[in-house]
Amino acid sequence: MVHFSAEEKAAITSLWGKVNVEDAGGEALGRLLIVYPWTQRFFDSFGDLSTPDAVMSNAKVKAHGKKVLNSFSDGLKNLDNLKGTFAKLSELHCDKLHVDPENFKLLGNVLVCVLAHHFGKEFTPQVQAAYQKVVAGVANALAHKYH
Ligand code: HEG
Repeated sequence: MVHFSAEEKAAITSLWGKVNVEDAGGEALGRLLIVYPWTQRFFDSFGDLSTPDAVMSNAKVKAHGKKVLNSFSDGLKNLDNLKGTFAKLSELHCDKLHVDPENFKLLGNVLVCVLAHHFGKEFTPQVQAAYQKVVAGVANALAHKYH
């Protein structure tokens, strides 16, 4: 299990307080679909994903990105119990959605890029280290119920 120190928790919470979850969610999911185009196969009901501009301005991408990042935010409030927090969602992504869990890692790293791009210097190596642990922990928790 990933363990977070008090300093890491403080760094995570303090930066997250400045994140616009709606914007960051749409940007992270949009970038995932552009950088790793095979991930588009899960979203064939989302309409036009034919160009980077189409993806980034797609309302369904924005709405779903917001939903995903809101759920990710719940994880940040439960850093000591990521597996419990994401147990139901892990079952859903495995049994119903059939999402390959490798994609959770890809999305986590894209989210780190979005934060780095947005916060620049403020996203210090120390803050990055804390966030890499979070995205790894969330990806691990979401993969936990796979069978
Ligand atoms: Mg998933 C639905 C959370 C990564 C594909 N995802 C959902 C839902 C949540 C969620 C809360 C709605 C569940 C519901 O309707 O009850 N997803 C979530 C998190 C993360 C994640 C927290 C990672 C941090 N999801 C993820 C990735 C993919 C994916 C990487 C595919 C590349 N999710 C996916 C699909 C759906 C959801 C296809 C159903 C979308 C729909 O049809 O509404």
